[in-house]
Amino acid sequence: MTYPRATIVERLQALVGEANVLTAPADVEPYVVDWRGRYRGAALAVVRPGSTAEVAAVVKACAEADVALVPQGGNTGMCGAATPDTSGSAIILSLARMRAVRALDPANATITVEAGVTLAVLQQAAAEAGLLFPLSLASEGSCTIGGNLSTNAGGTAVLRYGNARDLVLGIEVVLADGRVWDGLRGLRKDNTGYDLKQLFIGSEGTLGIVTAAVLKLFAAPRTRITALAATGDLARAVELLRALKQALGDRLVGFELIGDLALRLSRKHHPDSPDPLPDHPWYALIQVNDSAADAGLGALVEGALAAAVDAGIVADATIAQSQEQADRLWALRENISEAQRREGPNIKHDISLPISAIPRFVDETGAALVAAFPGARLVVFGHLGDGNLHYNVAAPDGSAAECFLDHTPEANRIVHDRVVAAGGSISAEHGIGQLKRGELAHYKSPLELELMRRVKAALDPRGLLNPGKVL
Ligand code: FAD
Ligand code: 2HG
Ligand code: ZN
Repeated sequence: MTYPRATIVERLQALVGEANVLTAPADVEPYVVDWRGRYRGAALAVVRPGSTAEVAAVVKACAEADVALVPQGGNTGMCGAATPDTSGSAIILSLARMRAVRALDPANATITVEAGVTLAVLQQAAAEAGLLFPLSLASEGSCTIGGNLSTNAGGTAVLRYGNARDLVLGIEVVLADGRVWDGLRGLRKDNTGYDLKQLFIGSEGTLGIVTAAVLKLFAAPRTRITALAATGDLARAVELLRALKQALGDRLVGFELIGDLALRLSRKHHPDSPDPLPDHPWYALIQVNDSAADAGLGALVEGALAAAVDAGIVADATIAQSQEQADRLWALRENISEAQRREGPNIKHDISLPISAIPRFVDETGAALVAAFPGARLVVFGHLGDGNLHYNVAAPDGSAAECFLDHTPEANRIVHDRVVAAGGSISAEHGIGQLKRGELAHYKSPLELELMRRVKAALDPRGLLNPGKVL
């Protein structure tokens, strides 16, 4: 049965209230363009339900009317996964009004939150209870836990705490037909058959709508050390990572790589940033935390860095002497994406490799790219501790950035062929969305693609959830 367009909008207004169904172009605009400004779509309406029951009713009404839904959280994704196509036939389902912290259980070290809670609010709720929710992204003021789970977000503390999927004990999901699966269990052990929640995590809104989750909390850090180390090449950066893991164990929370050009861009677009160790090709931003108020940790980090200097691994290093200095060092790293956005479009690659393969990969791939596109600027940074590089290719200085995007297919082949040959992944943490759908089809084995299609067909047989994404 199909309904006229006006009818479905009226039905949705009846379900969630007129004020929560946006149709005026100015109201809809922020929802149909992605954070990078790379994709622009169109939508029949933006619907903002305020409860799981309302989400279920909206999904059921859309299923009955054969209308597609594009779930959206904070709209900070990097792959155009929350942007509808240009047909204007889909409804954007915004979870932004579902902002309740439903429960916090300190003894079980869990928190139950609704999908629209922003990551920063969630971190704050945990901190107020003297605990830690460790997921950390530069977009945390805007991104939502529903989006974090649906993209299986990574970020800057994966080395110690894992990706988003490692932090989830239970979820509540609205299925494609509008039924609600209440999987809100707070158990660390549960082997009762298939782990269904993991199917939805990382599925980018193509299998179900996440409405709430039970998440793990950890002991809050009482000692925090932030250091920046400069190294002459990537092989040395990898050696430093190994040495710090040995010296610090799992007190090493983050080990972030910043290439020279990435640092310069960050500083160019945020001129108040510090420049503590000028003129080195590579930097590692190091975060070391301990849940004990352990005054000895600073000396341990200092000793490990001094040993690395003596061994010729590190050229120079600095340790933040206050939280303000630490924040300023972190800002250098976290401002890179925004700086790139201001600089103009670039060809993004979010790749992972065995850490040991990274130095050679960067040397060889950089040479191939510069041979193919003379003057191309390589903005390389990322989560070296997780083997995850943001390997972004920007237009030569002074040339038109928009036209440079025409080289995307060729640049992707140069980068992704080498990633796959080295045993890596073409999407480490940002997902597939619409940006890498073709790349997924190119590189995934036919068997894996078939299994993925069968899962999709089982959970969303009519293809109404986020069509045109992932598969
Ligand atoms: P959206 O962008 O709104 O949506 C992302 C996907 O999830 C879409 O497919 C959407 O349909 C789906 N979705 C959203 N909510 C739901 C729901 N409730 N149910 C089902 N599907 C849903 N990512 C990293 O992994 N690591 C980083 O370090 C990192 N740093 C970033 C820094 C900046 C400055 C920016 C702008 C982005 C960064 N990101 C990073 C990318 C982005 O923030 C993450 O992908 C984040 O998890 C997206 O959350 P969101 O709420 O904005 O989701
Ligand atoms: C980060 O680590 C994000 O800062 C964004 O994942 C990466 O902009 C990028 O390419
Ligand atoms: Zn990242």
